[in-house]
Amino acid sequence: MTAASVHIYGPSFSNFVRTVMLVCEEKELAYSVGLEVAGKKVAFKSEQHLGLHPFGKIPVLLDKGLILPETASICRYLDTDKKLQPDKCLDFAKHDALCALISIDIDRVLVREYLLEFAFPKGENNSVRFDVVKEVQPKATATLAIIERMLGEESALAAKQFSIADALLAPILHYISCLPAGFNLLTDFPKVEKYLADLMTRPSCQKVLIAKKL
Ligand SMILES: N[C@@H](CCC(=O)N[C@@H](CS)C(=O)NCC(=O)O)C(=O)O
Repeated sequence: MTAASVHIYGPSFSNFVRTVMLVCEEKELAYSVGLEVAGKKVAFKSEQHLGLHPFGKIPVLLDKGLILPETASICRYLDTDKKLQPDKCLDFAKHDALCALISIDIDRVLVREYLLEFAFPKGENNSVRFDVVKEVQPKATATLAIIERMLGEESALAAKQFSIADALLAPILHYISCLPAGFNLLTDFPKVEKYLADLMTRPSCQKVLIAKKL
Protein backbone atom coordinates (compact mmCIF):
# COMPACT_ATOMS: atom_id res chain seq x y z
CA MET A 1 0.00 0.00 0.00
CA THR A 2 1.22 3.46 -0.80
CA ALA A 3 0.57 6.80 0.87
CA ALA A 4 -1.40 7.85 -2.22
CA SER A 5 -5.15 8.20 -1.93
CA VAL A 6 -7.31 5.13 -2.47
CA HIS A 7 -10.68 5.44 -4.20
CA ILE A 8 -13.87 3.87 -2.89
CA TYR A 9 -16.26 3.33 -5.78
CA GLY A 10 -19.80 3.77 -4.49
CA PRO A 11 -22.08 6.43 -3.02
CA SER A 12 -21.26 7.62 0.49
CA PHE A 13 -24.79 6.90 1.71
CA SER A 14 -24.31 3.12 1.35
CA ASN A 15 -23.71 1.39 4.69
CA PHE A 16 -20.96 -0.77 3.18
CA VAL A 17 -19.24 2.23 1.58
CA ARG A 18 -19.43 3.95 4.97
CA THR A 19 -17.70 0.94 6.55
CA VAL A 20 -14.71 1.41 4.25
CA MET A 21 -14.75 5.17 4.89
CA LEU A 22 -14.68 4.51 8.64
CA VAL A 23 -11.69 2.23 8.25
CA CYS A 24 -9.87 4.87 6.18
CA GLU A 25 -10.69 7.52 8.80
CA GLU A 26 -9.56 5.34 11.70
CA LYS A 27 -6.31 4.51 9.90
CA GLU A 28 -5.84 8.07 8.66
CA LEU A 29 -5.66 6.90 5.06
CA ALA A 30 -6.33 9.43 2.31
CA TYR A 31 -9.33 8.43 0.21
CA SER A 32 -11.87 9.66 -2.27
CA VAL A 33 -15.37 8.26 -2.60
CA GLY A 34 -18.09 8.34 -5.23
CA LEU A 35 -19.50 6.83 -8.39
CA GLU A 36 -16.55 8.00 -10.47
CA VAL A 37 -13.43 6.31 -11.65
CA ALA A 38 -10.46 8.47 -12.64
CA GLY A 39 -12.71 11.54 -12.58
CA LYS A 40 -15.36 10.05 -14.91
CA LYS A 41 -18.82 9.00 -13.81
CA VAL A 42 -19.34 5.24 -13.87
CA ALA A 43 -23.05 4.53 -13.58
CA PHE A 44 -24.26 1.97 -11.05
CA LYS A 45 -24.82 -1.39 -12.82
CA SER A 46 -23.28 -0.13 -16.09
CA GLU A 47 -20.98 -2.33 -18.18
CA GLN A 48 -18.05 -0.49 -16.67
CA HIS A 49 -19.33 -1.12 -13.15
CA LEU A 50 -19.72 -4.82 -13.98
CA GLY A 51 -16.10 -4.73 -15.10
CA LEU A 52 -15.18 -3.62 -11.57
CA HIS A 53 -17.52 -5.97 -9.72
CA PRO A 54 -18.87 -9.17 -11.31
CA PHE A 55 -22.27 -8.73 -9.59
CA GLY A 56 -22.49 -4.95 -9.96
CA LYS A 57 -22.29 -4.24 -6.23
CA ILE A 58 -20.63 -1.56 -4.22
CA PRO A 59 -18.18 -0.77 -2.72
CA VAL A 60 -15.18 -1.54 -4.88
CA LEU A 61 -11.77 -0.34 -3.76
CA LEU A 62 -9.43 1.04 -6.41
CA ASP A 63 -5.81 1.34 -5.39
CA LYS A 64 -3.44 1.87 -8.29
CA GLY A 65 -3.96 -1.23 -10.45
CA LEU A 66 -5.91 -3.09 -7.78
CA ILE A 67 -9.68 -3.53 -8.13
CA LEU A 68 -11.03 -5.10 -4.94
CA PRO A 69 -14.68 -5.97 -4.18
CA GLU A 70 -16.24 -7.17 -0.87
CA THR A 71 -16.32 -4.79 2.08
CA ALA A 72 -14.69 -7.02 4.72
CA SER A 73 -11.91 -8.02 2.30
CA ILE A 74 -11.34 -4.35 1.44
CA CYS A 75 -11.10 -3.50 5.15
CA ARG A 76 -8.61 -6.29 5.78
CA TYR A 77 -6.53 -5.11 2.83
CA LEU A 78 -6.48 -1.55 4.18
CA ASP A 79 -5.66 -2.77 7.69
CA THR A 80 -2.05 -3.61 6.82
CA ASP A 81 -0.83 -3.36 10.41
CA LYS A 82 -3.82 -5.41 11.67
CA LYS A 83 -4.70 -2.76 14.25
CA LEU A 84 -8.43 -3.18 13.60
CA GLN A 85 -8.34 -6.95 14.13
CA PRO A 86 -7.47 -9.03 17.21
CA ASP A 87 -4.02 -10.59 17.07
CA LYS A 88 -4.60 -13.88 18.87
CA CYS A 89 -5.45 -16.65 16.42
CA LEU A 90 -8.74 -17.66 18.08
CA ASP A 91 -9.94 -14.07 18.54
CA PHE A 92 -8.93 -13.31 14.96
CA ALA A 93 -11.09 -16.19 13.72
CA LYS A 94 -14.04 -15.07 15.90
CA HIS A 95 -13.74 -11.50 14.61
CA ASP A 96 -13.65 -12.83 11.07
CA ALA A 97 -16.84 -14.82 11.69
CA LEU A 98 -18.50 -11.79 13.29
CA CYS A 99 -17.69 -9.69 10.21
CA ALA A 100 -19.37 -12.32 8.02
CA LEU A 101 -22.45 -12.47 10.29
CA ILE A 102 -22.80 -8.69 10.12
CA SER A 103 -22.23 -8.35 6.38
CA ILE A 104 -24.46 -11.27 5.46
CA ASP A 105 -27.25 -11.99 7.98
CA ILE A 106 -27.51 -8.75 9.95
CA ASP A 107 -27.22 -6.59 6.82
CA ARG A 108 -29.87 -8.65 5.01
CA VAL A 109 -32.53 -8.16 7.68
CA LEU A 110 -31.73 -4.69 9.01
CA VAL A 111 -30.68 -2.98 5.77
CA ARG A 112 -32.11 -4.89 2.80
CA GLU A 113 -35.45 -5.90 4.38
CA TYR A 114 -36.06 -3.07 6.89
CA LEU A 115 -34.15 0.17 6.21
CA LEU A 116 -34.46 0.05 2.42
CA GLU A 117 -38.24 0.20 2.78
CA PHE A 118 -37.74 3.72 4.17
CA ALA A 119 -34.83 4.76 1.96
CA PHE A 120 -36.34 3.64 -1.35
CA PRO A 121 -40.08 3.45 -0.75
CA LYS A 122 -41.85 1.24 -3.26
CA GLY A 123 -45.43 2.10 -2.37
CA GLU A 124 -47.84 4.23 -4.38
CA ASN A 125 -46.34 7.66 -5.20
CA ASN A 126 -43.08 6.54 -3.60
CA SER A 127 -44.66 6.10 -0.20
CA VAL A 128 -43.30 3.81 2.49
CA ARG A 129 -45.11 0.47 2.53
CA PHE A 130 -45.91 0.38 6.24
CA ASP A 131 -47.52 -3.03 5.91
CA VAL A 132 -44.16 -4.37 4.69
CA VAL A 133 -42.33 -2.49 7.48
CA LYS A 134 -44.69 -3.96 10.12
CA GLU A 135 -44.19 -7.44 8.68
CA VAL A 136 -40.39 -7.16 8.86
CA GLN A 137 -40.28 -5.49 12.29
CA PRO A 138 -40.38 -8.72 14.36
CA LYS A 139 -37.46 -10.11 12.35
CA ALA A 140 -35.54 -6.83 12.71
CA THR A 141 -36.26 -6.80 16.46
CA ALA A 142 -35.04 -10.39 16.77
CA THR A 143 -31.85 -9.44 14.94
CA LEU A 144 -31.26 -6.53 17.33
CA ALA A 145 -31.83 -8.92 20.24
CA ILE A 146 -29.02 -11.07 18.85
CA ILE A 147 -26.75 -7.99 18.71
CA GLU A 148 -27.78 -7.06 22.28
CA ARG A 149 -26.77 -10.55 23.37
CA MET A 150 -23.46 -10.35 21.49
CA LEU A 151 -22.69 -7.09 23.28
CA GLY A 152 -23.14 -8.85 26.61
CA GLU A 153 -20.53 -11.43 25.68
CA GLU A 154 -16.85 -11.01 25.14
CA SER A 155 -16.47 -10.17 21.48
CA ALA A 156 -14.68 -7.84 19.10
CA LEU A 157 -17.68 -5.51 19.36
CA ALA A 158 -17.25 -2.68 21.85
CA ALA A 159 -13.76 -3.92 22.71
CA LYS A 160 -11.08 -1.40 23.71
CA GLN A 161 -9.86 -1.33 20.13
CA PHE A 162 -12.19 -0.26 17.29
CA SER A 163 -12.50 -3.24 14.93
CA ILE A 164 -13.59 -3.96 11.38
CA ALA A 165 -16.71 -5.56 12.91
CA ASP A 166 -17.51 -2.20 14.56
CA ALA A 167 -17.01 -0.47 11.21
CA LEU A 168 -19.49 -2.89 9.61
CA LEU A 169 -22.14 -2.57 12.30
CA ALA A 170 -21.97 1.15 13.13
CA PRO A 171 -23.45 2.50 9.84
CA ILE A 172 -26.37 0.05 10.05
CA LEU A 173 -27.24 0.91 13.65
CA HIS A 174 -26.81 4.61 12.98
CA TYR A 175 -29.34 4.50 10.14
CA ILE A 176 -31.85 2.70 12.37
CA SER A 177 -31.32 5.31 15.10
CA CYS A 178 -32.28 8.01 12.58
CA LEU A 179 -35.74 6.49 11.96
CA PRO A 180 -38.76 8.18 13.52
CA ALA A 181 -40.13 7.04 16.89
CA GLY A 182 -41.86 3.68 16.62
CA PHE A 183 -39.46 2.60 13.88
CA ASN A 184 -36.17 3.25 15.68
CA LEU A 185 -36.05 -0.21 17.17
CA LEU A 186 -32.81 0.47 19.08
CA THR A 187 -34.73 2.08 21.93
CA ASP A 188 -35.67 -1.39 23.24
CA PHE A 189 -32.03 -2.46 23.42
CA PRO A 190 -29.97 -0.52 26.01
CA LYS A 191 -26.65 -2.22 25.24
CA VAL A 192 -27.05 -1.53 21.53
CA GLU A 193 -27.97 2.10 22.21
CA LYS A 194 -24.95 2.59 24.48
CA TYR A 195 -22.68 0.83 22.00
CA LEU A 196 -23.77 3.21 19.24
CA ALA A 197 -23.54 6.26 21.53
CA ASP A 198 -19.97 5.27 22.48
CA LEU A 199 -19.02 4.78 18.83
CA MET A 200 -20.51 8.17 17.98
CA THR A 201 -17.96 9.84 20.28
CA ARG A 202 -15.23 8.82 17.81
CA PRO A 203 -14.22 11.49 15.27
CA SER A 204 -14.40 8.90 12.45
CA CYS A 205 -18.05 8.10 13.21
CA GLN A 206 -18.98 11.77 13.64
CA LYS A 207 -17.51 12.52 10.22
CA VAL A 208 -18.90 9.56 8.26
CA LEU A 209 -22.17 8.70 9.98
CA ILE A 210 -24.27 11.66 9.05
CA ALA A 211 -28.03 11.41 8.65
CA LYS A 212 -28.60 10.99 4.95
CA LYS A 213 -30.89 9.04 2.70
CA LEU A 214 -29.69 5.42 2.55
N1 LIG B 1 -21.08 -8.75 0.03
C1 LIG B 1 -20.97 -7.40 -0.44
C2 LIG B 1 -22.35 -6.77 -0.41
C3 LIG B 1 -22.34 -5.36 -0.96
C4 LIG B 1 -23.76 -4.88 -1.22
O1 LIG B 1 -24.75 -5.63 -1.15
N2 LIG B 1 -23.85 -3.59 -1.55
C5 LIG B 1 -25.14 -3.04 -1.89
C6 LIG B 1 -25.20 -1.56 -1.59
S1 LIG B 1 -25.02 -1.16 0.12
C7 LIG B 1 -25.32 -3.23 -3.38
O2 LIG B 1 -24.39 -3.08 -4.13
N3 LIG B 1 -26.55 -3.56 -3.79
C8 LIG B 1 -26.86 -3.72 -5.17
C9 LIG B 1 -27.15 -5.13 -5.53
O3 LIG B 1 -27.23 -6.00 -4.64
O4 LIG B 1 -27.33 -5.41 -6.72
C10 LIG B 1 -19.99 -6.60 0.42
O5 LIG B 1 -19.83 -6.97 1.60
O6 LIG B 1 -19.36 -5.66 -0.09
